[in-house]
Amino acid sequence: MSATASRTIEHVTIECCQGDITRQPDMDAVVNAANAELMPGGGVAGAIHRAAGRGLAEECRPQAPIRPGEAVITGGHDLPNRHIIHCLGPIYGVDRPEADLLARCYHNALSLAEANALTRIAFPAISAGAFGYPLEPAAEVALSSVRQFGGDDMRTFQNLRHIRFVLFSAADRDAFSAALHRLAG
Ligand code: AR6
Repeated sequence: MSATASRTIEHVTIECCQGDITRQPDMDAVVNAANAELMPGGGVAGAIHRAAGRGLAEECRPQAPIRPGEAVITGGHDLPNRHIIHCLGPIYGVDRPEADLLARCYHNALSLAEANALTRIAFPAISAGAFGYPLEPAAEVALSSVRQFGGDDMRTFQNLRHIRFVLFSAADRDAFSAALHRLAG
C-alpha cells in the first residue's frame, strides 16, 4: 500500500492518496469528472454512474448540458456519499485557456460544497484522463486552486475541513503529493 500525503493548512487538511473515487465512504461528496451531458461515460464518470445507479442519470438530465469550468450538485444515490458534484473540465488543447477553466472547476466545486455546508470532499484528477491534460500541470492547478479558494488564513473555508485528492495510480498520486508539498512546505 502506497503512502498518502497530507498537510494541514490552518483548519483545513488536504490529502493526496491512491484509490477509487467511488469508494470514499467517509466523504460528504465526491466530484465527478463529467461530460457536458452529465451522462455515463468512461473513466470517473462511468465508474460513478455505475456505482450510483440509474437514478443519478435521471437527476442529472434536467441540469445538462454544462460548459467547461461549470459544476452542478446532485444526490449521491447508491454511492456512500450524500452528494456528487459534477464538473466539466477542459479538453486539453481545445477548450482555452485550459488552466483557467480547470481552476474554475475546482473553485465552483468548492463553492457548491460550502453552500451546502459540506465538511469533507474528494476530487479525482479532473481532465487528466480522456481530456488529455498533462498530469503535473493538472496537479499544480488543482492544489493551487484549493489554496487560492481559501484566501488569507483559509478563511473562505467555513465548513470544509477535509479535501482529498483520489488518484488512480501511484505515479499520479506522487505528482499530486509533490504539488501539495510545494504549496504547503
Ligand atoms: N477513481 C479515481 N480516479 C479515476 C477513476 C476512479 N474510479 N477512474 C479513472 N480515474 P477521466 P477527464 C482517473 O477520463 O479527463 C469520460 O469518458 C484517470 O486515470 O475520468 O476529465 C467522461 O464521460 C484520470 O487520471 O476524466 C468525459 O467525456 C482522471 O481520473 C471525459 O471522460 C480523470 O480521467 C472526462 O475526461
